[in-house]
Amino acid sequence: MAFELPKLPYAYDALEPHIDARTMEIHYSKHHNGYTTKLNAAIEGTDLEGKTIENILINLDKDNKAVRNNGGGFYNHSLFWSVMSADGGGAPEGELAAAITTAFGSFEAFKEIFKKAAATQFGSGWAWLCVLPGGKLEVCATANQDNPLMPNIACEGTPILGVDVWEHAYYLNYQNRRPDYLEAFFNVINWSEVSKLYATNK
Ligand code: MN3
Repeated sequence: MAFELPKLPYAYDALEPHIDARTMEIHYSKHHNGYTTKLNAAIEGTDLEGKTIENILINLDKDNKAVRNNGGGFYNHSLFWSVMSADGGGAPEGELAAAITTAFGSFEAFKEIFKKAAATQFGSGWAWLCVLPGGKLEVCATANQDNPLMPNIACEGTPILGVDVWEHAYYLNYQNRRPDYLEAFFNVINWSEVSKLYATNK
């Protein structure tokens, strides 16, 4: 069974003014859709067909560029849409808040570390908040459509929050001002979803 583009959980304009409708429409209907189509083409007729995307990424042959780029793109964007919402922002609560304080000192300190990882990722890529077995958190960044689930990626754990820093994610509205986009991203983070992912994957 082929992978399907997941339904966007809100309207294109739901995240305005932080992320504009035109960026959302192109990002979802062109970019994410393209990764999905190309992933399906890359695995069709191979032994990867029918496996979960997590299984494919965890066991990835990194020389398989089509699966690496499009499988990463499929997974990364699916996570990205799910960790944003129109009534997002603020700060996490409960055990995720406690884990963030343990790992980074405070929520404000985490925010600065996360924004720095995303701002300093050279070229295209993603910044991540990942959970390791036992519940420990870490922040890291990866290039292109790489993902912490992939083997030997210098970024460990299961991603529970990710931000896309490809120019296609922000250029229409923010041009070269990636830090402004990252500040705005914090206004739409769906912390209740991130908390759920933390509880499921810790
Ligand atoms: Mn993207």
